[in-house]
Amino acid sequence: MHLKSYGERAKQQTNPAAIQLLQTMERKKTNLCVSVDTPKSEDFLAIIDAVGPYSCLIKTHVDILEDFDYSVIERLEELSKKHDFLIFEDRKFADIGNTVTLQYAGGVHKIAKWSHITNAHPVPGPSVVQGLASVGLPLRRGLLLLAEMSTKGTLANGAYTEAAVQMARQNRDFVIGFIAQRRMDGVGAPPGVDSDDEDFLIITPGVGLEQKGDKMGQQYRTPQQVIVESGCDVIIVGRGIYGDNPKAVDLITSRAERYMKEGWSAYLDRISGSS
Ligand code: UP6
Repeated sequence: MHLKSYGERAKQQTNPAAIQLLQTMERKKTNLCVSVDTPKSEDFLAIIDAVGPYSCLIKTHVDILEDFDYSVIERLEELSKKHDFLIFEDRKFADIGNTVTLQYAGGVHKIAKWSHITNAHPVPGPSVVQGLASVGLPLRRGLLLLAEMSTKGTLANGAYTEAAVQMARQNRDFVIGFIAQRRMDGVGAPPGVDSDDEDFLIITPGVGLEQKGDKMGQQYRTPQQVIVESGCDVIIVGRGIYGDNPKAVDLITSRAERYMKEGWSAYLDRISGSS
């Protein structure tokens, strides 16, 4: 599956958010998702305006915004249209079905209303997917399950990862793929499942060109390692792009362009089978 182009894979997907993401990647020639974790709405929106042209997906944690009000979302949606990217609220839902339903649809953030893609920890079992799907499917949304994490000492491995993939297989209309560090097609598959027929999107955090990690357990790999060696589809880059100065817009723009180029050339190497 990893040798096929994003455009070809878009034709085989059934979930509207997965189709839209793959088509956007093919059209804009980018597999870059920028993660914008800044506390001020003004910086948040300025960074998104700067990196939008280079991104297929913008990843948010809206609960980080200290001055949040719903107008930020309206401006985010305008930027999504202006620059042609999808929105991924990295909410990491992890509660019982009834609670996640309320958290996803309502509260201050109303995530389901505007976020094309969101994610969940598989730890509660299938009910977390069932709850989120009851809200997200009618709105044509997609869900990623956290099958692995980028942090040192993560507990998301082995049988847990396999169970996450199994949970995704049982909810293929809504679960479009994983937050993971490698391809998951065929992982822990019961007899009869052909890994060539599976096509989960693999969206991968922990990407950086300059650093190997941070002081709090984050671990970074390069776009080449992530896309070519591990067969992942989208690179998530946060501080590698906005660094420690959210106001340095020119620098942020040039870093986004650099990551876009690195990610795309790694993808071209991969589909041409040259690496
Ligand atoms: N993230 C990870 N690792 C995971 C899952 N999610 O880093 O396994 C998220 C973080 C952060 C972003 O919540 O928003 O990806 C990574 O940011 P960074 O590039 O600045 O380290």
